Amino acid sequence: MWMDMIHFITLKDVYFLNIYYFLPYFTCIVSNFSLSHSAGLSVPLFYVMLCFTFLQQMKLLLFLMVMGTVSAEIQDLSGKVFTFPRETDTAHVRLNPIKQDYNAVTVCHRSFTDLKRDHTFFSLATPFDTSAFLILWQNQEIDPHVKSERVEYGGWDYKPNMWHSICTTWDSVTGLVQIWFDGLPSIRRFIISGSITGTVKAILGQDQDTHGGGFDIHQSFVGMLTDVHIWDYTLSPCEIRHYTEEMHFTTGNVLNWSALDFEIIDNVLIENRFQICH
Ligand SMILES: [Ca+2]
Repeated sequence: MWMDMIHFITLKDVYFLNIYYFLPYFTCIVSNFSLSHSAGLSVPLFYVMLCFTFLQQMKLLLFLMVMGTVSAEIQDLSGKVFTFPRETDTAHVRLNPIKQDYNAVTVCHRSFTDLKRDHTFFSLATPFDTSAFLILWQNQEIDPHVKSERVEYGGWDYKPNMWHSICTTWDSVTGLVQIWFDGLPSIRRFIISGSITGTVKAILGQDQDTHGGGFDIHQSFVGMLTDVHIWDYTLSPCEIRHYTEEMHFTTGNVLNWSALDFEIIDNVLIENRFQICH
């Protein structure tokens, strides 16, 4: 966790700290030097040391503020779920993937619901394409969308009140999409080729009809979602099996449930996945 936090202290933050440190430092020295000079004092060194000590404290405070901000955004959600307790057109989780352009995508998640109607698991939109990568249950099928193209996969044993693992893979060169439902593969079908480009907004629990919004209550998710990972490559069948069976697997390199960068908007709760009876 500590290493993750340090990792997210970027060059920009270092630059920010130094600018905000040196500018007041020199202002403090110059103003005190002028004051001491006009007062006929010959010991400006005292003021220089005062400025230095004071601003060292300021620098430490700023550094802790940056660290505090970062640690609030990144959480290890191992053993936790997002609970979507109500049908709304507002409640969702905004994910912050670490990259923008994709030549391939794999998204895996586990869900638990009793909804019979359409519902959205994952929605990734760019300013040009609100269905850049979308996974939803629609008309009793699992429908992956890539760059507004859609493939319908039916015939699954999608029982209510059970956990189900769904992984979706897509490659921009072949244009092939495939889903894995509870470890069972669909056929591989052509959907669309060419990369996903532009600023992405990734959301759990709602379908974006605009970039970051435009939600439809009748496509909202109600229930629990967990173990969301995103990779910028297609996972092998073995890796998907390891994910599905909750064995050791390589966590998402774009978005990782055990170090998740996210924000909750409206009524979504973080709860323990396993309710233990004592
Ligand atoms: Ca919609």
